[in-house]
Amino acid sequence: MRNFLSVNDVESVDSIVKEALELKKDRYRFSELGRNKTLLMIFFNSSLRTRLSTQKAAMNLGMNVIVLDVNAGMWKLETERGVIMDGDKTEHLLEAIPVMGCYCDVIGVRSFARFESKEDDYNEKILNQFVKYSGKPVISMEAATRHPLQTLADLITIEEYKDKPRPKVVMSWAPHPKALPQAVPNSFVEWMNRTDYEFVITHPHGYELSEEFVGNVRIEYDQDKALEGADFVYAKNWAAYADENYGKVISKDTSWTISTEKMALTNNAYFMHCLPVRRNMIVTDDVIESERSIVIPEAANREISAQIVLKKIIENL
Ligand code: AN0
Ligand code: CP
Repeated sequence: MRNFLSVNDVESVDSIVKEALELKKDRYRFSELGRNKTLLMIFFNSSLRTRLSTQKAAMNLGMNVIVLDVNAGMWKLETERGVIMDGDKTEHLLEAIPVMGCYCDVIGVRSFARFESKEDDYNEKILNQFVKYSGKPVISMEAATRHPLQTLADLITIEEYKDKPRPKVVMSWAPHPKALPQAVPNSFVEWMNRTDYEFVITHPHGYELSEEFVGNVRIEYDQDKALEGADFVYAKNWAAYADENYGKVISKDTSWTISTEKMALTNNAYFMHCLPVRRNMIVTDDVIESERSIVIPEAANREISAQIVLKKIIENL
């Protein structure tokens, strides 16, 4: 594997999930593989899980790790080419990226959608510059349009918990006070389209995701109907994608919050969320604390998804 930016960097979703489950049985088996190899993790945005799990995964493989928060202790970066840099930005991304590439063997990048330009976000303007100018393999640690390490962990988790070959998985929009990217839902949909699970998306009108990701997936605007018979409920908020409302919160309808009553419509479904989650907006205390909530094992699998990806990248160096 050269880069890990989307599902397209994976030869077979089924195989990588199986390999990940195998790795989980003995995560220290390849502790020599990453010797003298350095992972540099660049954060343009905050993180708890990605930061810790990816570093842990790299350490399991014997790698060295450097973490850099772009917003803490680093020169202010200009990202637009052609700008006369007479303001507060000291360094250009076009120098910073190749410099970063000098000090590592693999680069992880977290760079969310900025919601300033739909075109820039959906062209992955920041992430693609790392691919182009760092000279090193790049791992997306959630970029503007996708969060593949999260989705791989989600699939590992579903494989561990499912009790039938073809579970019904429902991805439901849920309310949130702030505008959140579409990266997590886009990725989830993109990977689900490569499985043979029964998959349904439910969201209010106006929250349609990009057709590029959704393809032929069933969209059900009636959340109650979508939840009927679900084996897994995957909750997530995202801001509107449509041109006229791009990056906007157009509903905070709390009748979409995943509650005990909503879960009662399902086939005793497991509750999933990538975290961080706003309680009593996305999901009630009762549901997230219930026996069917698997958000913590889901987060734990982030270590495994990052490790299988790093392993494949190191093996290809
Ligand atoms: C981010 C998002 O929704 O994309 C990160 C999730 C992993 N969430 C927030 O910013 C709250
Ligand atoms: N799920 C996830 O990526 O969490 P963080 O934003 O805390 O890394």
